[in-house]
Amino acid sequence: MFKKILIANRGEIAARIMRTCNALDIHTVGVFSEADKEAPHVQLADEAYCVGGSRVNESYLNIDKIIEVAKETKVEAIHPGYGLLSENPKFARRCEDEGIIFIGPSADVIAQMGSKIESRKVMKEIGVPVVPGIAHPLKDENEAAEIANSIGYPVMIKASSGGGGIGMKAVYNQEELLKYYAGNQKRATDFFGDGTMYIEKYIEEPHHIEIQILADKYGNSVYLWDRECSIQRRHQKVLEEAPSPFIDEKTRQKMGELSILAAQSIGYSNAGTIEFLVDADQNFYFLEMNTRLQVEHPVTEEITGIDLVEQQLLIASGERLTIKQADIKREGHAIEVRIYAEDPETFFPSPGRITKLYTPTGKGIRHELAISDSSVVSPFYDPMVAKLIIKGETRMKAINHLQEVLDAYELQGIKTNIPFLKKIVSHQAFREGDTTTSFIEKNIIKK
Ligand code: MV4
Repeated sequence: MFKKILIANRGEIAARIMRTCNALDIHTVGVFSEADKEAPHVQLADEAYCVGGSRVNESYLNIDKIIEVAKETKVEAIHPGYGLLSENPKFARRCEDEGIIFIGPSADVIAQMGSKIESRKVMKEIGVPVVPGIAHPLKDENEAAEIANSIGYPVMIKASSGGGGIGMKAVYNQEELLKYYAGNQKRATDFFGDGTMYIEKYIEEPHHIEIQILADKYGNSVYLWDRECSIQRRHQKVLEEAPSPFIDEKTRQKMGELSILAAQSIGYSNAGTIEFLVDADQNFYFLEMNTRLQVEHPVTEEITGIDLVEQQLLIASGERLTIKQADIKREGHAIEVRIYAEDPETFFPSPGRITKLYTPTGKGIRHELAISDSSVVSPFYDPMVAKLIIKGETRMKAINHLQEVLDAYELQGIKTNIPFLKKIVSHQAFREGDTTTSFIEKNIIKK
């Protein structure tokens, strides 16, 4: 196992990774920006270094500077967390070239899964169901219209480099397709520097369900069940749970087995997530693979008892997986809510100084915090300031407990989405597990 690693991230995830490092006696090197001098993750690190200005481009995305700190402090490995450099093949390659272990899969695999067209092609070839559509770049809107006629409307035009809903448009007829194609492609080019487009059948009101996997460097892999992540607003997840209340055991097992097949076919090693769209009839379709630890990983940890960060560290240091598929338990039900520093009505960010923080404790309650009771929430970064994870024996017990804890939670000085979370958690459709990707617009923010 490693003796010393660098954590190239901030906020709750840097703190989360450091916690496991402490438990395993791994010395931690933190990095921070000008704005983050006093941030909790800096206090928690055994040593920490400033890597540049407040903007992420100047600091947390500054590859040269982060590599320089890694070399000076003689770390064996870098954990990238999520976001930032975690799925940047250039950064992974640079680590490889500098002889520092990147805690994640190879740069080639990151690049392959980063291309939606390429990952679709691979999954299709090995027999993982993909949404009906094409796996080659579109020439222009005329080719798009031709293919749309053959698969049938509605269809979705998507950017191969896409993410977060950008460069993506559902269209219901040829007129709409021709009208929106160019603008959608331009947004993709502006945002990703890549206007490569493809097209798929549009699945209406799907569930978004993902499978957590672990894979070592020797081709061994296991799946750690599923997470239901359908409750999101504008591609920003708000609440996640494990297991999904929607899929049946047969579907769950098939999705798990195909996810392992996917990992093995591409030579994957690390924790990873395969995202699927699942329709009302439990047909599932590969959407994309995330080659990092995810924000919502705690719900999987809660139902399996497995520390995913520890597994990532073991895998990266060259250990074999010791977990056997048959030994992976699935106990109880876990729900995570993301607490954002934002106005609960307008959703505008609400940075500022926190004046009071009370996080209820007790059995079944877990907090992941990016803040303390006097932190300043900076406008420069993601507004997610905390995660609350509740585990219960059953889904209903977890929901009721979550409601109590949200009622008792106190976070003052800034606006938060806690009132919005309470609306979701108390909603009958949510309590019944009727949670497609349209849940929030249909039930919470009615226009
Ligand atoms: C889709 C889809 C329906 N049909 N693709 C959204 C994020 C991007 N990675 C892919 N997304 C979608 N792709 C087809 N063919 C619906 C969505 C989608 C969605 C997916 C997951 C979670 C939330 C979502 C919200 C709206 C649309």
